[in-house]
Amino acid sequence: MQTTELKDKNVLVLGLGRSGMAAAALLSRDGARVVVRDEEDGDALRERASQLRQLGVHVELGNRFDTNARFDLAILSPGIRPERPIVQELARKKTPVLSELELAYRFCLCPILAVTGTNGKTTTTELITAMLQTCEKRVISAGNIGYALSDAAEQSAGLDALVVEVSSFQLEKIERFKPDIGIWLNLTPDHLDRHGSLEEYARAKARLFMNQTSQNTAIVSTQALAWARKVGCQFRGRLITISADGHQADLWLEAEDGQTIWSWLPECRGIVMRMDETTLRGAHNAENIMAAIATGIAMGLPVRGIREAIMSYCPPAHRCELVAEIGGVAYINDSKATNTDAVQKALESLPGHVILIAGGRDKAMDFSAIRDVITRKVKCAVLIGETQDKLFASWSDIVPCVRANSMAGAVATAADLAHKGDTVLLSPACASFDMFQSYEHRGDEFKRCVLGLLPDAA
Ligand code: UMA
Repeated sequence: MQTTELKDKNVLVLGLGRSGMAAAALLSRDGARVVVRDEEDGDALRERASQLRQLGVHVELGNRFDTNARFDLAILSPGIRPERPIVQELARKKTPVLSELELAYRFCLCPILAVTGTNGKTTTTELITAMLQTCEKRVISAGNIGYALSDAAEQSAGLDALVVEVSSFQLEKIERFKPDIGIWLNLTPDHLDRHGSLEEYARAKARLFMNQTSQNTAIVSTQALAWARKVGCQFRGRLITISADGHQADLWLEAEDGQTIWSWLPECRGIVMRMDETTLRGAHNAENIMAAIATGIAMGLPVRGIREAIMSYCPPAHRCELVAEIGGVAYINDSKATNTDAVQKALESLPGHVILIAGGRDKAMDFSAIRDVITRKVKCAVLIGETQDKLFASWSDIVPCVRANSMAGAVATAADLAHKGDTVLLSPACASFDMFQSYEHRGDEFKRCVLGLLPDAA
């Protein structure tokens, strides 16, 4: 950034989570006068507040805000909805509001590779990062993946690229954010409680490309491309299409064998690799792999290096992660699945019958959208969290549904119901915040309960 831009300016940061903490520290090191507001109060927030106060940041917790204060700029954490009164008050005072992503971007001094989509963002971000590292590039991943871009931005001068997982929330308030390579994997129903409709959600995602020029690259699945066209998205740079569903794309998966990835790109014509050369499974992962291949090609990496890097990649925790096999029953942690599409993909990729543990905080999901795959694959559903009643109403006429009021109870119930050859799958279709701090916390709790079933666990 023109880092002097904010020197001595009064900047308000809304939210004291990972984004707000990182943004406040970045701003204060840059010489801005920073105030942070968070509507909650509690020990963890007070601890963060005291760290920031040591940097000279003023922190206001629990709605005890000085409403007379005026600011030159406000930075919004992604989890805060623009219609919240604390944001509306800024609009009334005509205070410019930017997302934390936008702020951090202005401090970034290396190329940005940005990945968005409803599902597969984290896997693709990690896959691209691992691929570039194997090809001896200095890269780190940041953004929605859990490491705020404001934390990563200051390291960017020494990097070849930052691989940034980007959510629709972060894109809502960008102005100049311009990824050198922008990737849009897919769009299926999610976050409708925030965006209102699938079309508005698509509009937020399409903002990824709004500042791109002829120098940049867009990598877009044919499914996302249809949404991009629908919401009037323009691609001004190179457009590379990917598809696990037909040949009408630059990179595509052979439908007949579901294994072979082909490319029509001039840099690499013909078969690039087979799915069974990788540790990843399923058509959705084929698109994640194609996005990584396309990124490598757009960056001029050798195809051999790209192939080797993808073949040596292992998927991360909480995404269809095998926890244990106990008495012939596989226990799989897919806590990252916070929408119905992700649950569908997990179910489709599993053999045999499934005891599904689902439920959590609602995101205005229509759970009946996956009734077909529930009917085909699920033997029994164990329902947890705030959405128990809604899930029961959506599925109980097609599959037996039982309720549990803790993860330990859900795992014990699922273990009782499972027989040899079955799979117990945690794939909640919901956010975790009703019972847990995060999806990682939920997945760790599932793993702890499953490992407690092992005969020598007592
Ligand atoms: N808060 C308010 N008022 C509100 C809402 C929240 O004051 O109306 C306060 C909360 O009390 C809390 C803080 O804001 O202290 C939390 O801010 P936040 O929800 O933006 O969370 P962060 O910790 O900053 O994490 C965010 C992303 N969270 C969300 O978008 C909800 C993280 O993505 C991201 O990893 C992190 O920034 C770093 O970039 C998580 C996520 O769930 C994984 N993302 C969604 C998803 O992937 O589906 C989009």
